[in-house]
Amino acid sequence: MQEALEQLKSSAVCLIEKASGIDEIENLRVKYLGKKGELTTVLKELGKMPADVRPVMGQLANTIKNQLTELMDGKKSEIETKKLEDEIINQSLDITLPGKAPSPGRIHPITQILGEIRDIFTGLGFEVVDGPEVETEYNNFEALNIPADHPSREMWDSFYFRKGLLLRSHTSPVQVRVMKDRKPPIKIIVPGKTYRRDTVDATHHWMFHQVEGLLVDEKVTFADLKGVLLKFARQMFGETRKISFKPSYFPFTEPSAEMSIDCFVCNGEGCRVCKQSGWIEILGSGMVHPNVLRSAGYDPEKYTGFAFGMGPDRIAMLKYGINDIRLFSDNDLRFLEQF
Ligand code: FA5
Repeated sequence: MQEALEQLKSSAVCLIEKASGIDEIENLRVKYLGKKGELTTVLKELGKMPADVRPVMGQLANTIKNQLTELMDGKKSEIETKKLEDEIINQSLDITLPGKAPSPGRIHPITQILGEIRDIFTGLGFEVVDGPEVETEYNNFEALNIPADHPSREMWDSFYFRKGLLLRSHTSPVQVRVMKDRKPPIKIIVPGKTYRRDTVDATHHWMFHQVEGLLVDEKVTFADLKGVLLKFARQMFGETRKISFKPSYFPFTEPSAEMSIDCFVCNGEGCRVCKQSGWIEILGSGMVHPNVLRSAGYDPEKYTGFAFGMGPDRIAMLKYGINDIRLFSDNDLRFLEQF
């Protein structure tokens, strides 16, 4: 029997080594190790053998079985590797070429500007507050001293939902929300998206960003407003910047003023960016109107405050020399990758 086993082994080893396909290996597995396989048949004969040789033969048969299994598995994976290599060669794929490295993402230019504005104001002790983009008509207008028939509503016309809701047309309604919730002192900025039914052109978009500022406390004056905004202008646009205030009108501030900085491109000489005027308008501001303080439940005799609102999209355009606001939302990588 030992001889029969050794012969079986050497013929199986020979066939396994010659095999060139996975199917061939699997057929050999059935031929030798399957239920009716040759080795299995020999093992069945064990029972008829004398008791003293049975264990020795049994052990030999098992060793051969394990050796053949190992050989078949090895040959199978060798064939699979060869097949893969052949496929790669046939596809003329050069696996030595370096891979395509994914390019790292960047922060959107508007988000960068928002970050700079936020850093400056938090450095001055302002807290960053969020507000909803879907706002009530009341907070967007009435509470800001803009009654339903007021002509200035047209400047801030927006997109309406049912039940007196709209997409906020400025970040000023967050002033109302915060004043209703808290008692002075209040010192906040509100960055966020705003919406208007403006016709889209190089400097107007129906969706843009604003950063609102509000400071309310006892004895706050216009001098405080000027001091804070001068600090902001210098940190944002350069330490030698000058600011100038021009009277303006907002229903929720009195007095109101547009603030300009001397042009940071030509230093006030006059150029394309400042349209030869030497000045660039960057925000609207003013002292919080007594009616707004009253509608929040504050006594305007005790508390005063200032507020301002700026457009980071326009600031980014000025700072980076971008001539069309639409580029920010076009998602064109050729543009975005420059920042
Ligand atoms: C306001 O929205 C006031 N809420 C700002 C304010 C707040 C004044 C607190 C006083 C006190 P205005 O409509 O001017 O103001 O808008 C502010 C800024 O938003 C503008 O200076 C401009 O930079 C930006 N902006 C306005 N409309 C658009 C638009 N369609 N596309 C892009 N930016 C715009």
